[in-house]
Amino acid sequence: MSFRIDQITLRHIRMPLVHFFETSFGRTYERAMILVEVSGGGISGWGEATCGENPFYNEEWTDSAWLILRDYVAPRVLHHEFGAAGEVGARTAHIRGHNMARGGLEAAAWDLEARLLGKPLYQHIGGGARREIPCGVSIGIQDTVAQLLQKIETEIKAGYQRIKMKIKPGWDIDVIKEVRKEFPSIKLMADANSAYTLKDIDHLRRLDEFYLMMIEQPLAHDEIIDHVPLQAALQTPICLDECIRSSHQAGQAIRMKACGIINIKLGRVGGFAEAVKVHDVCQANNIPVWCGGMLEAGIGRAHNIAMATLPDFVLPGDVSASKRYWSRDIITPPVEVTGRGTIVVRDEPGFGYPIDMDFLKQITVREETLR
Ligand code: OSB
Ligand code: MG
Repeated sequence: MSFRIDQITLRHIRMPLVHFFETSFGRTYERAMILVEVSGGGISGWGEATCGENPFYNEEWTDSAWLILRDYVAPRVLHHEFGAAGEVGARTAHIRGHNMARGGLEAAAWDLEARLLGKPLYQHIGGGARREIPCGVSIGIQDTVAQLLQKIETEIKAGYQRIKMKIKPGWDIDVIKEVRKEFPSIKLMADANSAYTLKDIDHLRRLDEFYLMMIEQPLAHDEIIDHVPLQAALQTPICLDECIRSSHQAGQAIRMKACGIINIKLGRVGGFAEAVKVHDVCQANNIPVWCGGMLEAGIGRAHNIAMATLPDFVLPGDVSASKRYWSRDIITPPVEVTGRGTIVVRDEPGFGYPIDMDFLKQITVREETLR
């Protein structure tokens, strides 16, 4: 459906996490994110730029997303006649990198178009393969092994279908050994967030002993090629995260056998149109995918749920209940998880959850409307 965006409002919000989140690249206590509201035909669509507060996961961070959106993305899309939301990403594809900022607006445009059509977003992107999304949790590096074991027990009792634990040199083999001793039969995986190099190949081979579902992004954030010899040396499948930023790269990684699984993050690939393409390349090559997370607030979380209804999202993802992150989310109701470890997909138009505008106002630290 053709539409024009005649107004864009950027909001910078701050939300403290219920519990700090630590990866190999650092610890986060409070999230700061940019929400993108695009308006056209008297209706608004919403998106979230999913970058971190610092350029440590990839090159983007909250303030870079604000500037990219305000100075480069908005001028390219305001008042442009779009034949469909699928054209929005191409309009900003001349920007090098910054997929999460670009993707925040692209996702908002899909939400707008879905609402203009009166359709749920998941249907509009071609999803709907399942009514319930299988959920796992991502558990950060803790101060002690005992704390980690406690957290795993809590999440398994809540019904989550798989546990992902973050690892780094010094918090890997010995810790996983303890986890396996306590929980021999859970679905378990490890995410290194680029903390190793090929020199660690013998060390990483020791992980095979723990029959992990997969090891996520062991090598550098921008590295595909070195994962090839590593994958050949491991029985455990490698899942690529950081280094897959396009369907082209997904195809390359699959062709060279750098991985057996890919995690798709909507923002990392620049929005829904490219996410669907990554999905399609994986599906055509029998590579299962799952939905990654970036500690999203409700809007980004709801977009992830829509994406995870595409057919090849067969593995439990990192999209879990709002209450694991926030004492209060920006959507009402918050995202909830069943005792079966699933999220039930909602059928309202757009991303499906009403926004708590009063709360949003309280946590907004900066707001700008562009026309
Ligand atoms: O690598 O998947 C990752 C959080 C921030 C940055 C990178 C990652 C993560 C997570 C958490 O693992 C996923 C979530 O619970 O949202
Ligand atoms: Mg990861």
